[in-house]
Amino acid sequence: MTVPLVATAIAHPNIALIKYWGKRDVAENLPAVGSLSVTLDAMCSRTRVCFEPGRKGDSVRLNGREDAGAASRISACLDLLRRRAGVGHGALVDTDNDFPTAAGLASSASGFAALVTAAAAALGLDLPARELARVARLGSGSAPRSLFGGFVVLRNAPDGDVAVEPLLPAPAWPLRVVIAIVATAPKETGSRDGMAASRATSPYYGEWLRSHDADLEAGLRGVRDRDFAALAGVAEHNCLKMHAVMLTTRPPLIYWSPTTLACLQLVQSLRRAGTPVFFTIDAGPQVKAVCEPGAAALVRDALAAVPGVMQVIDSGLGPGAHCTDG
Ligand code: 2P0
Repeated sequence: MTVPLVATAIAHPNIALIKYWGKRDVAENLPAVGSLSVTLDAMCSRTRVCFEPGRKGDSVRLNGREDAGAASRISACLDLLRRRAGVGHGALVDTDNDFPTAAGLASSASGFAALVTAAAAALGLDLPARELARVARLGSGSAPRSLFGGFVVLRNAPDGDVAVEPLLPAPAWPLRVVIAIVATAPKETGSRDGMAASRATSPYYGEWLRSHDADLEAGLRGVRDRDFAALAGVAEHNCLKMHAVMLTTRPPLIYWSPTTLACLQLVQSLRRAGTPVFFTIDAGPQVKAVCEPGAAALVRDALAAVPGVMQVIDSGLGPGAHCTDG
């Protein structure tokens, strides 16, 4: 069979409602805990992978610039797929994000989901999602979640790897995610180093692991029942518990800015006043406000009026990673 050797894929970032923080195996990049996410439609990574006969090694361009730093993680994923396909060629990888990279907007998740989807297609591999997820998680622990659209759960599988499953398609519960961008600079400590430091030094890390399954199950119930109040309660609690672990890491991981806290308090006051909205915050200062569709305009206007908010992105829930032309 001849394989195309070139393909392009699009994947969207995802936002975790029940978070992943910490690894049980650093070398294999296996998450310590499961997670529950929504895939967004407003932003995307587009990745073109071209395997070239005779080329040694891989070359990576991120947003038009050579990125040697990302190349080793990308090559690790490509090596698995090359071995599988019996192909030895190096690849040119061109990836573009239409949103700030490495600022707590899950650029690595969408980037690696697009990468493995494009690379598998370029090599003529028709892999089940379970296998693609296992390649993607080597690049980024949150990337398997972007392989699917809507609500997605990533768990530790009984065989010791990860298992990713779509829980509810986007149209089944069309929540919106309003993102308040409060800074665009890359964060000081990336998730990978931050997770290792939390595991080694936070006195709360053990309790985070111990109590996580209950949060995940409560989050899954909230989604299955489309119970907004239940999901809001457990998602905010789980997010703040993760940040408590970050804050008690040595040296501390303080991802928030004063504007982050102002947005968080605004969301809390909106919900107290009856608006169906809750917040979540990742390893960065941006605040994601998840709301019912009818509340999106109010939430957007309220967040845009907070001093220090630079931009507000109003996103629906989007599809999983897929190949595209060009
Ligand atoms: C999440 N984060 O569940 C959590 C919340 C950040 C805070 O998944 O080390 O960039 O590449 O596996 O995938 C960030 O994780 O980390 C992340 P690696 P990744 O969305």
